[in-house]
Amino acid sequence: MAIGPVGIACQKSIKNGKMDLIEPVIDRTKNLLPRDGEVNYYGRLFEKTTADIYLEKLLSLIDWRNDEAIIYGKKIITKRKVAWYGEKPFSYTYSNVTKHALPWTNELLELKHVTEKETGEKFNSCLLNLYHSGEEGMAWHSDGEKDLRKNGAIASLSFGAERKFAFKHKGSKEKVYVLLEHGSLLVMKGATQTHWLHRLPPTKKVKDLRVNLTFRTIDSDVFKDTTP
Ligand SMILES: O=C(O)CCC(=O)C(=O)O
Repeated sequence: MAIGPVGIACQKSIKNGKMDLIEPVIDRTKNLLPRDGEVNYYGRLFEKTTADIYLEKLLSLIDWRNDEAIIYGKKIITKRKVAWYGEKPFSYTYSNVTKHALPWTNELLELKHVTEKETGEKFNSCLLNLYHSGEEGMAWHSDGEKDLRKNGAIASLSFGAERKFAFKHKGSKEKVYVLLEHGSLLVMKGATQTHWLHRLPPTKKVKDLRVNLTFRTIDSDVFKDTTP
């Protein structure tokens, strides 16, 4: 079964006595997944001008590095850039490559604060991805790092080009899609990572860049400082 792109309810607004633009009404309490997990789309948290400013700051102030992966023993350098920040030098292993978190920047702390206020959750780390155009994406995966708090919420902030995001159930293969807008927030929680994969499909239609931040919680009890 394919569901979506997730239906966003629309409401007609009346301004100056005239029917005006159709404004989307987003129900952030609605679970986008039909079973085995919970995903909520909060829509845009920031007005366009504020989101533009954050995008500019993230592009210039984050220590972006090309992502590396070791696949079948070969080192692959991806076009997509990544960065990993946190309250301790947490290690994060992705495709057999381990990184250590850099200390928070002011912008990341501001965004973490907004995200925590909106979601009522607490986060201690953030993985960032920079996609230069729609031709860069991310393959099917679930966020099941061993140090990641089991069933902890993962909050995903998006800035820049609007991109389609997909979920696929690991058993039934059913799919759910959602459009991630500039300045928007998506939250995955509960058993989502156990039962669902997610991906950012590449597309030739999108020419502009996009930055994504996923705020996460690393279990501090499990964490051992392995900074070289
Ligand atoms: O860019 C995105 O929205 C997806 C990022 C993602 O899947 C991840 O960080 O695990």
